[in-house]
Amino acid sequence: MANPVRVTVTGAAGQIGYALLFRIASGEMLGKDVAIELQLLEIPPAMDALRGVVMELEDCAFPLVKKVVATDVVEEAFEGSECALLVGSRPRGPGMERKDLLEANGAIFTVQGKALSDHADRNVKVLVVGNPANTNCFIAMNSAPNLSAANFSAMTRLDQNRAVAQLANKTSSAVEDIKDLAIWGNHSATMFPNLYEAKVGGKSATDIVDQSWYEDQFLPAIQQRGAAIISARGSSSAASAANAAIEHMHDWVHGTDEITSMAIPSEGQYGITEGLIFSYPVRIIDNEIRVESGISLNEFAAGRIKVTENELLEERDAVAPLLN
Ligand code: NAX
Repeated sequence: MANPVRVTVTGAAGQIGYALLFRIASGEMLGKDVAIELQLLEIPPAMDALRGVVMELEDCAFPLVKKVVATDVVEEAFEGSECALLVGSRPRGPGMERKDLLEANGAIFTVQGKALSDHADRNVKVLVVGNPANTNCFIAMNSAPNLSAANFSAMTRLDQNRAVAQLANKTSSAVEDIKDLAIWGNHSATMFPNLYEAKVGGKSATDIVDQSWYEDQFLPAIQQRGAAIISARGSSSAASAANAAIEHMHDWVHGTDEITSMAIPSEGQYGITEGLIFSYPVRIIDNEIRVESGISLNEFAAGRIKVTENELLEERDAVAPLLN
């Protein structure tokens, strides 16, 4: 067996962390034959809870887990890291002003970006899950001068999975019959799931469902799914978010020639402002994330994509002072 892969998870004592760590440890993310070392980061008030999670990991006696480090020291958590899942963040709470939210996350992701830059493996794959995910990723990337933009991504796979499930349901098909359904833009209520490219059993999705269902039911359902889960469950989605994070990393590491959604630093594809962390349809070929080219966007799609780009531009401008 090769050297263990160092995997960092931040916010490891949180609810997504609890749904994520045991699946990573059992080999579902990197492979059933890949040994790992887990480097778990928390903030001091959560260290007791994290110790409990580490005890449970130990009690699973996972053969692939060679070492577990639980720490509140950022540099230690990112030392030699090859896969970094940035889950811990400061989500918006009731009554919290936008400025406070951005400042709180600026403080977290500038520090983590710098620590990644100074301590992680040069080929580290960074996945930001903590919200606002795209802009937190933007902050980390811009705080990491020793890493390349290609090291960074944010998660829209959960949104894609939600869209696939809803379309399969509507068309009475199996989820595996839904292809090429990707999310464009921000992981927020402005995201755009593009049904015009999607296929259901090889047929164009928009030949099967009508435009009014798309606009009036499907789009709001996907965009508001996170809120619907909070109101039903009393807390935000955790197992499905962890599942999406595993799939995102799995595909990045192992490659996929199927279209999937990843928010990555834009190089200007489809006219999107360069440097924004923007979700595109991608394939991962030869260890490289490639944005699907040649997609024609009709007026409706282009309009929705502009809205989500504009939101990301506003977020970028709002965090700019934190990056100086
Ligand atoms: P929890 O509040 O259960 O856990 C977050 C954990 O992060 C806590 O244990 C906290 O102590 C820790 N933390 C906070 N600041 C930290 C820091 N500076 N360093 C290390 N750890 C830190 O939230 P959970 O439900 O696990 O959600 C985590 C994040 O994922 C939230 O920001 C949430 O909004 C976001 N989500 C993102 C999704 C996506 O699709 N991109 C979907 C699910 C989820 O809503």
